[in-house]
Amino acid sequence: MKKLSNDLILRVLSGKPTERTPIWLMRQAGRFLPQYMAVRAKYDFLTICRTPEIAAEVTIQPVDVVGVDAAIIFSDILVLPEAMGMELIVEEGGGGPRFTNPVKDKAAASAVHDADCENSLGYVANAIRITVGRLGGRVPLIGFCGSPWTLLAYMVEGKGGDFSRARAFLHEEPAMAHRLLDMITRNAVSYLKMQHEAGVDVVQIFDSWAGFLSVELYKEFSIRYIGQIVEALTPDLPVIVFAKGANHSLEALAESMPSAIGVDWTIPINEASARIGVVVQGNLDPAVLLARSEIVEHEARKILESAPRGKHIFNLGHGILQNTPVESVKALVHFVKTWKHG
Ligand code: 1CP
Repeated sequence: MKKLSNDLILRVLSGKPTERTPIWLMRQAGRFLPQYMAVRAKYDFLTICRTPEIAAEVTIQPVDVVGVDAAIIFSDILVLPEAMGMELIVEEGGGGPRFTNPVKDKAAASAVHDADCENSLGYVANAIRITVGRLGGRVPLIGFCGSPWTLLAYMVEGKGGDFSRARAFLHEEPAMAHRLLDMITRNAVSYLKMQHEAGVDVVQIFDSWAGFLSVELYKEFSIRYIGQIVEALTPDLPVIVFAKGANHSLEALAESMPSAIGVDWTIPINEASARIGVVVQGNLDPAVLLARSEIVEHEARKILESAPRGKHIFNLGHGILQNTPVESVKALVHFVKTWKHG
């Protein structure tokens, strides 16, 4: 076990007492930070992901600049499907990431294969090792992957959007969908285990597009597979499940026994906590960080006051927006770190 000088997040996840609420922010390493933009001016996004030294550098930036209580390894959820045979490109100029060969028929589905994680995703493990060394135990390091449903949604659709093609696919080709979800699940487990061996202390599963599914489909095509990942990893490795738009299914999600559930901003944090009992993470609306500082404090205070004591990790309800002022993020982190229960 490595020695951490700040293990607040790990203590919350294992039910141990803490002196204050810890905070980290989804997408904390990224385009709102001028230090990231300076690196990004020299290298394209995938080059940063695939070059361990550079990935480590941008992973640590938010720890140094804004003082969060954890680092999250710089990568992307789409690198796992890439390692499973999907060709990933990221268009410069705002086009975003895209698969050139979406899974739209049987032939495309059968081209998807198991990933050889050590070989094709070894750069992530290397970035983790370098990051752990450079962090020197200052804060824990979070690993991650996309949920099987969220990854399948990109694999079928090819890119972000309303995922209507992916949703139709679940209805039209349920057997093929289950076969692919099964495969993604198995690969996600290997990938997260590799991240654990390389040195991450906790992992988060991003189910960013939970909210596109009905209660019924969500249970069948997402929760079931998230549960398998959680079961394979815990208790050795704590697992946080962030499910955006899944407030209709929190109880069902909690049955998959994650160490914590991350919720979006549309539900009061105390209500989420009362419904599920497990540690909750969240849930400031990222847009609040664009508002005046008194508003940021007011909204953060509401969350801190109502969240269950010792069973809450402060975060946003989704990723930081690109146009967020760094000063606003610094002020939020300072506010949360110095806030005391009355
Ligand atoms: O141009 C750039 O610099 C690329 C922007 C960018 C960044 C900084 C992308 C493309 N990905 C990332 C990093 C990233 N992605 C991290 C790094 C660590 C951190 O959080 O600090 C993480 C955890 C992700 C995870 C990720 N990628 C998610 C889940 C989280 C979420 O926001 O819901 C998703 C959905 C993606 C896909 C993705 N990657 C990038 C973009 C623009 C998108 C969204 C594509 C779309 O739906 O249109």
